[in-house]
Formats: sequence, structure tokens, C-alpha cells
Amino acid sequence: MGKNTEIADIFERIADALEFKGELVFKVNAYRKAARVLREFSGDISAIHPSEIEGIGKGMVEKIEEYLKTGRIKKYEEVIADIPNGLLELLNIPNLGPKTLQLLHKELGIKNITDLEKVINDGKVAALPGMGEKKEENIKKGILLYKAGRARIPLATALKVVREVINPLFSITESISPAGSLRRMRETIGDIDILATGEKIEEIINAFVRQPYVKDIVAKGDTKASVRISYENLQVDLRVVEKESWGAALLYFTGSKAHNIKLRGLAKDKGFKINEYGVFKGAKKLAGKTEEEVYRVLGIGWIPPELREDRGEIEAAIEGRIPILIEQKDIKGDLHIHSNYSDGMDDIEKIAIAAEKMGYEYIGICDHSKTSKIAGGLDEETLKKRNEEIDRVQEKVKGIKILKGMEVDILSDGSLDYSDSILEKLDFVIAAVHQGFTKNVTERIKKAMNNPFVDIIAHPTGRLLSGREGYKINLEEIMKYAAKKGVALEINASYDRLDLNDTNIIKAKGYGVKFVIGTDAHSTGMLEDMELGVGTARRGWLEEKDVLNTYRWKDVPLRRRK
Ligand code: DGT
Ligand code: CA
Ligand code: CA
Repeated sequence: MGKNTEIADIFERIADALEFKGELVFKVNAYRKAARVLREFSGDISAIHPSEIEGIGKGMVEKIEEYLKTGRIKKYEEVIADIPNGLLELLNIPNLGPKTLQLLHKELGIKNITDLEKVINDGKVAALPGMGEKKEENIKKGILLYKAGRARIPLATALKVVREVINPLFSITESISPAGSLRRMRETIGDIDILATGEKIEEIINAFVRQPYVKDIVAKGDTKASVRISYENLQVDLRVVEKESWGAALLYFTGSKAHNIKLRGLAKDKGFKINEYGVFKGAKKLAGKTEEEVYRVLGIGWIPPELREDRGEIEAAIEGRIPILIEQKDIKGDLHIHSNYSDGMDDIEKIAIAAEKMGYEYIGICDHSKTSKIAGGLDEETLKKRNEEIDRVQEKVKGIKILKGMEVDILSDGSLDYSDSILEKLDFVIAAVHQGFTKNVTERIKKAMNNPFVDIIAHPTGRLLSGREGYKINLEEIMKYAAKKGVALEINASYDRLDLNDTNIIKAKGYGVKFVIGTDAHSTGMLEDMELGVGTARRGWLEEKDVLNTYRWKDVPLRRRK
């Protein structure tokens, strides 16, 4: 929401426009990279000289200065001058690249999604040179994914926003908390719900709607308000409730709806009534001040929000078997971090220092292997150099153990991208599918698991929240095989992945699978995605012992140690 994000957005749009126009890849990427650096940068960009930010080139510095001075970037206005409004937005549709978009625009005159849907339904796209039925079908699928994705925002974005909204209200409220799907840590969020309590209700509501990032006030009453904020046009709802009903209201507005309905049934069986004000027997209020109190009068213990999906949690609570869920503080290390030896932005020393500050005991530097050329994959020679660099940094940074890992490609025949003699020497290996998403993927992953030096399978389904369906696989077969071979499955915590997701984690745990939560960080800022992975693991009912990177390094039960 700050200037950094505004400039990053413009840089992204310049990159889209250049790509649409068929500009050289390195020029396009320069803007994308600068956008990424700006998003990661946590300071106030107007307070420093932009050239002080690492990774921002001279040309970009000039454009940032221009924006800070004039509020615009001329280059942006130039490149979009001859592109119709809204056309570039279509580049967010999966399976629709800039070249195809250019073709559809030129030949069929499409300017927006409605045009696009129409020409597809009329079969005009398949008839274009170089297109065909299959490509048309893929774009059609992409539109569906795009529409489904647009309606909801990623958890990571919602968490960032809710913190900015809540922080300025802390001092004037007695309690304030996210509610709804955000508190339950769902992977995507429809709208953001916030609940507060405090003496000065009017002051709280007024402070909320007067925040600088509020674009529109959608509704404003005595105890609640809804606003649209400038960031991604999101809607945020705030309700202020009486102290006496804080727990009942928090429970009600956290949901899920299915969980609430089950609870209502439980209350009814006892002859009680439950609503957002409390639990009542006739006119007598039995509970409402805290969530614990509400659950207690219903005869059960407190249920963590991440479990409240009516997936058996109420039955489990009745029988006293709600698990003690894994927490962020249980995590002893992050085993999936890319350094600048492959496609990460930061050097090993910077990563080690950042991770040490987070309180980790160890980290696994995990770069791409040689076949992943676009991702800067390491050949054997470079891998050797990187490992020597790790030894050098380890001499300097002593408070954290730096492990030599690799994210090794599973090739089209299921073999691995390095020989066993190299894999054996690494501290651990994560195997990953990065190409051939539809070709024999189940068999390839199983074959990779036959290699005794494969400890972990990365992002097992390959789906992206922003709209990529993932590999064509039989996931259950992979889960069973992983359990049999003692290979851990990753919970990739990267904001766009969350893979495995909650429901797959529950299934995998049922087969006896163990897990590793890794951020797949490509910069030190992204190490914080661990929170998303832990939230997802909690939604998957995982306990500390289910997750290998909660162990001290010497005790981590890696497959190669068995
Ligand atoms: P979202 O926003 O689509 O990601 O999902 P939620 O779960 O945040 O849903 P939302 O914002 O519509 O409502 C927030 C909570 O309020 C929801 O989780 C449960 C509660 N709630 C809303 N409507 C109803 C309802 O009709 N009955 C009951 N029992 N609870 C409701
Ligand atoms: Ca909501
Ligand atoms: Ca809502």
C-alpha cells in the first residue's frame, strides 16, 4: 500500500506491455525483477535514495525518482499509449500468453474478457493460424480458473492487509482480531472480517473508515462499517461488539458456517440457544465473554480456528481428541531456500544471517539442478563452488547450521538430474517435477522415490493458487508410496503454492506420510511465508511430530538416515 507497491505495480504493467509488444525478454525481466525487489523492500522508499536498494539498476532508479517527484512514470504512459484499456489484464488468464493475446487482438479485435469468451464460444480461435482446438480448449480452461481465482484473494495478501488495518486500531480497542476465513487460515479469502470491542465504539468506527488507504465507505452504522481499500480493491468489514459477547461474536463470525450450524445443533440437544451474543437457557445467559466459555457450556474444549470446517472437529472435541496442533515456534529450520547461485536474489551469507535472526537452528540451501536452465540450475562444477561457499559462510556465521541441499529435477524418464555419487554427498535432497506436467508424472515421481538419496518430494501437486491446475497425477498412489518408502512430502509454504494443501495433508497423514514445511524462498523476505505453511499444516490437523523440520537437525528422521 506504500509507494513501493505503487511503483512495483507500474513496473509490472510496463513488463506486461513490453511482453505483449514482443520486446526482448531481458528488458521485460528487468522490470519484473525491479518490481519484485520493490515489493520485498520493507523500508520507506521516499526516505532513502533508491540506488541504495540492492538489486535496483540505474535505469530503474531514475524511474523511481521520477515517480516520487511527479507521481507518474513517462515510460509507462508511452508503452501503453497504443494498447486498449483492460487488454493487458487478460495476461493474467492462465494458458494465454502475450503472443496469443497479440494475435487474438489483431485478428479478432478482442479487447476484454467478454470479447474473448465470445470468440471462443463461436469457435473462431481454433480456426486461427497456429491455434487449433487444443489451444482453444486450454484458453477456455484458463478463463474458468481466472474467474474462480479473481473472486478470492490469496491468504498471504489478506494477512498483510489485515495487519495494516488492525495496527492503528490497537490503542483504541480493548480486543481486536481477524475473524472469518482469514482467522481459519483458508488458502484464499473472500472478504476480510474484523471484530473489535472497546468502550468508545463510535471512535473505533470513525478511526477505521478514516484510514488513509480507505477508498470507499461501502456502509457505516453504529456498530459496523464496510470499506473498500485501495489495495487490490478489497472489501474489509469491521464489527464492534459488547465486551460481554466478545467470545460468542468471535466464534460466530469466525465460522465456518458449517461449524456454526453443528454447534447450534449441539446447543439445541442440551436445551440451549446459541447466537452471536452468547449461549442462553431461556432468558438466562450462560456464556459469551470468551470462546473457551462458550465451548465449555456446550460440554467441549476450545477448538483451534483452523479446524473449524466441520471435518470431524466437533466429534473429536466431544471425545476429547482435539490434537495439539503444530505451531510456528516448533519449526527448527527451513529446508527449502534458493540462493543467488540459482534463481534466488540473496547470497548465502545474507540468508544465513536472516534465518539466524528468526531463531532457526538450521537452514537448507536448496538451489535448482542443471536441467532447470531458466531457473539458473547448477552444473556439477558450480554445485561444488556453492558448497565451498557454504563452508566459508559457516565459518563466519556460527549461530546457525547451514545445510547443503538441492532441489533436484525429476527428468522425463523419472531419473534424477545428478548422479547418485553427487546426491549421496548432499545433506538432503528434495526432488521436484519442473517439466512435463502431463507425461507419466505418477510413475516418474515413484521412480524418483526409489532412489535412496531422495528425502523429500517438493510441491507434490504442482498447482498454483494464481491458476495453474498442477500435474496430471494419481496423488493417492504417490502418498501411499511415499509412506512405504519413508520419503517426506513437502508442504510448500510459498504464497502462491500451499502444496500440499489442507485436504491433501489430511489424506496423506491417513496413509502415514511425514511432512516437511519449506518456504521455497527466493529472497530473505519470503522466509516469512513459513507462517502460511504452518497455518496450512494446522488446517491439515498436523502435530509437531508429523513434521520433520520440528526436530533438532541431528534427530531429523530423514529417509537417508534410516
Ligand atoms: P469468505 O469470506 O468467503 O472467505 O468466507 P468466510 O467464512 O469469512 O465467510 P463470510 O465472510 O461470509 O462470513 C464470516 C463468518 O460469519 C462465517 O465464517 C460464519 C458466519 N456466518 C456468515 N453467515 C452465516 C450464516 O448464515 N449462518 C451462520 N451460522 N454463520 C454465518
Ligand atoms: Ca470473510
Ligand atoms: Ca464478511
